[in-house]
Amino acid sequence: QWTDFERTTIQDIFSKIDYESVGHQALTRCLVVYPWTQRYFSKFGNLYNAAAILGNPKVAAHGLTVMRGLEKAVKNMDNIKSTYADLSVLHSEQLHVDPQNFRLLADCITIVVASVLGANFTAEVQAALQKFLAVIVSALGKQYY
Ligand code: ZNH
Repeated sequence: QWTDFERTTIQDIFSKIDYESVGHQALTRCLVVYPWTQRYFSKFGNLYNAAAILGNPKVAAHGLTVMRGLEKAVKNMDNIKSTYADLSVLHSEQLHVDPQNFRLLADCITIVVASVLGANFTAEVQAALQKFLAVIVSALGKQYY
């Protein structure tokens, strides 16, 4: 299902970006721009405003966790659904995250990656990343009925 270009591009992106920074920025954006996503992170403490979210070390740590989750998919590009089976069950049955939110975070990740890659974020690269993240979103939503 992946072309050589898509495969190489995804591996290349994830080898270049700083997980900590991209994860932190993307999750921060998601929590600021789509404030209803904050409800899942009540145990993270103060998410009172954008500055509080940005300065919250638990948000930073969780951004990194999400990026490490994505790295698993990069390493298993041909079996993303099975790789994410447990993660999908966790998000649906325990965390009760509305799966619509996966798309929102994926879009925030795209925006941050675009800003990091700059001129290297061509239309073809955008399309490859978009496709990869769409597969992630679908795999995470797989265990929802
Ligand atoms: Zn999530 C968790 C991934 C999205 C919410 N996550 C998690 C983890 C991971 C992830 C890896 C860890 C797990 C364990 O521990 O085992 N996510 C992910 C991804 C994505 C996501 C990859 C996409 C892209 N999430 C999401 C969203 C939300 C969430 C959108 C909401 C809104 N998660 C969550 C929570 C949790 C998680 C709440 C838990 C946290 C803690 O507890 O700390």
